[in-house]
Amino acid sequence: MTNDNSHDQLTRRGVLKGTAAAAGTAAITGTAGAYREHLNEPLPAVQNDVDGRTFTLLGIVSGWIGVAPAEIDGQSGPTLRLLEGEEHEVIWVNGDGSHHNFVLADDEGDALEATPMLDEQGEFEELTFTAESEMAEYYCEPHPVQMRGPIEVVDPDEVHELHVHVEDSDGDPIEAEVFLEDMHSFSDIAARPDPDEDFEPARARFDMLEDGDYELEVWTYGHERVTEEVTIDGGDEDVSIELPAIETGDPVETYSLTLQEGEWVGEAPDEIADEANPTLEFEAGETYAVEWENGIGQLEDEEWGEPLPGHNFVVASGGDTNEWNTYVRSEFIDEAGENQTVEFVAEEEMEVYLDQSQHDAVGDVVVE
Ligand SMILES: [Cu+2]
Repeated sequence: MTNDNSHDQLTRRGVLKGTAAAAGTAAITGTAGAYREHLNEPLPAVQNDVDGRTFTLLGIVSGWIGVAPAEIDGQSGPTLRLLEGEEHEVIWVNGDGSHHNFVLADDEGDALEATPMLDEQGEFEELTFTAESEMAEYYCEPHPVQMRGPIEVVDPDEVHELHVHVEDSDGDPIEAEVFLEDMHSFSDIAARPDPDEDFEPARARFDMLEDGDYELEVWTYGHERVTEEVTIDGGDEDVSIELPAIETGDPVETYSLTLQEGEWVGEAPDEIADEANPTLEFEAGETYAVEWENGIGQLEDEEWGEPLPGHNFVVASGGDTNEWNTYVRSEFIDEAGENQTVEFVAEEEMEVYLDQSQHDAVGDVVVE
């Protein structure tokens, strides 16, 4: 990362996709989970209530946002892949109190199924239907340009599902990013409306259209990266991955920063004092601490006019969206003057640090 422009590219593409696993805590502008901040009630998301699939979508004027299953979490106008002849369910929530409905249409845009209109924020509708080959897209009648997405209908015999369950060493499901060759999904427990209810454990799901051996890579902040080969051979596969936690040592250095609007400001040590977005230098394998103060409180989302969920400290790599990784991702803090200390082990792949709610508050990381 050598210039501000590439930072911008990286963080927009990267944060948008790569932090979707941090559901419930991200900025609405693209990051998954943020929509939950705008809802007073739990999302009525359930998965696989029907033979086919259950999709949950959030409807806002600027577009449909995928909620569940995990592979559409946070995506704008996600492709809904349906299994021909099977019963499916779409649950959609009115996210902004505007006038919306959900319409399934053929490739001429003619409605095949539609729900009633909803006007109240937080209200939801369910549509149960049998997937037919003529289904080609979905949209909202009052907002057909922005609120529109494609439908792909596949032969159920030709698609095998790979389910990846991710657990910590205690056997508890955890949020992780799950990479399968060039596909990317999340074992997103936060996509659950209520984790206490008796739903299936969280899992990432992939549609496998061809048999073969695939490299699976699973990881999340604070845990070891685990790779495993998965073979798809004419049927569905279930895989469980245990991600051991990385133990941090005593920090060899503590960096102090204050987060301001659009920038991090260095406080300590002296060589970064008063510097905007100072470069942080680490040695691979050593533990570092970053203590930072939220200098601005919560910002307001321009589109929604509502408070964003505060700010956090993220360390990330570069690369293409699907290869983009988050190495550190702290909890969000909302209040001006609030402090947070984040400890982590430096890794060679770390390239930038940033605030997930401000795509311009980005600095370089140099790891030796
Ligand atoms: Cu609409």
